[in-house]
Amino acid sequence: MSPAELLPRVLAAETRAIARAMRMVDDRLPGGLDLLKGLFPHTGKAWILGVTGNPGAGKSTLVDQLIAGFRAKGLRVGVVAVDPTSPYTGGAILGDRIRMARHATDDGVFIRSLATRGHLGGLSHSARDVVRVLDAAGFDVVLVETVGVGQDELEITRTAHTTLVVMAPGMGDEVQAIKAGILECADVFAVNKADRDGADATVRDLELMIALGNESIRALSRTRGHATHTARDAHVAGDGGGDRDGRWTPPIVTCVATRGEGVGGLVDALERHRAWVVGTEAGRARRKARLAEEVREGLREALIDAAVHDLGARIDEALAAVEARRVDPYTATEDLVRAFRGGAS
Ligand SMILES: Nc1nc2c(ncn2[C@@H]2O[C@H](COP(=O)(O)OP(=O)(O)O)[C@@H](O)[C@H]2O)c(=O)[nH]1
Ligand SMILES: [Mg+2]
Repeated sequence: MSPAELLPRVLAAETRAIARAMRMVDDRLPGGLDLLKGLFPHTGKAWILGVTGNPGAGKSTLVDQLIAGFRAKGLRVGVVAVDPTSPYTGGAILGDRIRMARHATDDGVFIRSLATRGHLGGLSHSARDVVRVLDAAGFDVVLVETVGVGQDELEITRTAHTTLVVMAPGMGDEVQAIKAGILECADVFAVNKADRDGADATVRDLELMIALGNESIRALSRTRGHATHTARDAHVAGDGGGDRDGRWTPPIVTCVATRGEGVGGLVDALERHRAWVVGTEAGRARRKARLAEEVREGLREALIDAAVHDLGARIDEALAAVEARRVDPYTATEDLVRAFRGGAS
């Protein structure tokens, strides 16, 4: 099916067309880019909700509960699982998670797992594009589950409007979170497995870390050699919500995902953040910054490709000259840019 034929069917939310469109963009098949171009004007309506945290924290169990929570409000829900261990597969759920199968027959729910095998252009590109297919198909909420480790996963959380960080007591998750830099991504914290010992201590640790403020967290992450997020607003301590300066304080919600306890409160906290993103200047600026970043990133890649293509062997010659110390790297770069621009004009 051509992109032109597929487009109206995706917009009409035909399940098979959505699945096909996702494969097309995920595998970078011919026509995938044309399809994305056609879909883009129909995107921007969905609420993209990232769910991240260590393996075993209870993300998938919580996502399952969130699906039910949003469905109860009449919202259509898409799920993209980037965590390869998550028990979702193409709208059905594998293994012993039979309770999740309740969503498999609901056409207001679409679940898709992204394989983590070699993605051209990176996993974050694929996740973003697959989310866009769901957005265009009219899903009101798109949940994106990722494991909170690695740069790719952090990139993915940056494309979300709201990021939920799931933690479990007694797993050292707080320390892990700082190391991985996910603390700064958090808009809402869920301390899951509150039926176990130590949940209160985890909440207290988190409160303390939030109170320490973004700057100290950033400093800590830097000294540990991890990337930090600069586009984020500073966090301030409190019980969650936006303050007069337009800053957002991440609330901490305790829950027991396996029993659905605390899920209502979690949905409320997430919706409060959504309202903040939509309704405040700071929130809107954040969305704008994401798109600007995407265009810049695309431009960077396209320019490098074009330069490599046009300059060809001249790049290798320049490298050899620098290696032989005949030319300094600054001059070599300037010369290559000049040659590229000369060819382009
Ligand atoms: N005791 C307890 N176990 C939970 C809770 N939530 C999830 N689990 C269990 O923790 C394990 C990992 O859950 P899963 O949702 O797959 O975690 P994920 O790796 O973060 O997606 C599963 O065996 C769940 O049944 C909870 O609130 N309490
Ligand atoms: Mg999972």
